[in-house]
Amino acid sequence: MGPSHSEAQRLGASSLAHLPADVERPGYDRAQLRPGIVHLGIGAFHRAHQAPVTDLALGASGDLRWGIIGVSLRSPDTRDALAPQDGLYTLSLLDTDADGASRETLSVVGSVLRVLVAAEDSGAVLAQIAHPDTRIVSLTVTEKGYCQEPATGRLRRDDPDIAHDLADSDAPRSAIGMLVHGLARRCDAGLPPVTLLSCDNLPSNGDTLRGLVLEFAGLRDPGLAEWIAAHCTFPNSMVDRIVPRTTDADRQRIATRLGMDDAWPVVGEPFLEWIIEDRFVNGRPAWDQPGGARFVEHAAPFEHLKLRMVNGPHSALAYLAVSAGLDTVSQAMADPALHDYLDALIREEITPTLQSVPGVDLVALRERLLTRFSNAALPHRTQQIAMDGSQKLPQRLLGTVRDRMRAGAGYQRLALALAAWMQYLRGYDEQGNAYPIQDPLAEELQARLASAGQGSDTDIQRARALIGYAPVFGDLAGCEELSVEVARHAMVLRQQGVRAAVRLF
Ligand code: CS2
Repeated sequence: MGPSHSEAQRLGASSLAHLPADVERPGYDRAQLRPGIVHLGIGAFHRAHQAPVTDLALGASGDLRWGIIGVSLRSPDTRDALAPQDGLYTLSLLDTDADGASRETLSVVGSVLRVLVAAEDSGAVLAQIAHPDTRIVSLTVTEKGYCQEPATGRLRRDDPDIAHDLADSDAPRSAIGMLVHGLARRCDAGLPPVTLLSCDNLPSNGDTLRGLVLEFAGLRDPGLAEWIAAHCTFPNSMVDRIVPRTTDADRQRIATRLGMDDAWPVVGEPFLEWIIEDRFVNGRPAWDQPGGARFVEHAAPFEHLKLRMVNGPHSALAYLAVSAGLDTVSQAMADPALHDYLDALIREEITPTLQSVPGVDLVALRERLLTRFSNAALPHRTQQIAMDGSQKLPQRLLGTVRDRMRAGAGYQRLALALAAWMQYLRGYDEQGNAYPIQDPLAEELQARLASAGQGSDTDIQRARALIGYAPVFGDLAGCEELSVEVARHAMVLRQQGVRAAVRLF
């Protein structure tokens, strides 16, 4: 926040009435709001997706039992910013109009009551999970937050946080440990079960969460695992909204529009989808409002489609763009060669692997996606998407590669995306600018690549070293055909650069 705002009013319960008329605000009496949801991982995505949909539900239904207690696993920043604001923050939705001018719609979200910081007081988090009013525990902890082996979905018992939490039940550090120890308290106290709702971009995220929770619980106490398996539900859900990290420029622009400071706004695209299996064991908010969620019997087909059609191309574009020195997704989409590559990747290699989902038009989905990625009003950093590739690529790209291979069909654009990931893992772009690699498996991956050497004839060795890594590649590990195809593209990337590589098709 700049000094010009230091005297300004701050967003909070008592300043809500002073907001400009075009800023939407909670349509219910917040003083009556009671906590019903504990949410682990109260980052920007949750605050731009599930929390505003909860806000809609509260306003439309008048059922005020569904306030959110947010949990930050590590950093106190969100709590420190939101506590003086009574949990209130602004959601800014950004897109461009027909003339290419930016449009911004602001609303103040009121569904978050309080934020707890697990690293400071995990006891408070456990107590909240075990509170009689808690009916849902939801999560957005990102792929790596599940501490699973990406290729198999098995719990990584060697993960230091998991190992710690298996030994110590009073101060868990991992999301899985926190859930299980919180559920143990509920079980011991004879309280009703809760619904555990994963909202992360994982395939069958509810089933995945269930598997991990039961595995962890079984290692602690088989009786607890039985109680959880018999009583708690884990609906699968598909979540979709592009939510870049908030910047200081966002904070300043939003403060100007609000006429007051908001230390912790979020920005996103207007588009939102949330598809959830309606299996709630202890009630749920009326999330199915216009512009909100949709309840279905099986969410897996929607998740599958979304991971392959939205996140797959996102990652492919991000790795190419980082190497090309392009900072944002919309900048990359403005490059005709990259745009055409992405379009063809979806059309020729991804779409043919997808089964039709009732009510979903794949052509319209692709066109909408290209428009969403081209949204220049919403700078989305390619580096943000590039992080944690080891956790993302199995469900985003490798399943599609497998299906193409099985069908005897080409997968050269997918192979280029993998080659771009391999190139990204060098840690510097085509102009030689270095960047940090954020990935929980970065050390292992880089050690493998380093052992293959750096010389001009080592593309195939590097590809073999990368693709030989079973925790990511699973049954594709060591596949010589894939290594050769990836090496072929890696050579073009290295020798001629990204733009030449995407023009090859
Ligand atoms: C992105 C996603 O950061 C990433 O890896 O691909 O966060 C993406 O923006 C969302 O899943 C869109 O719903």
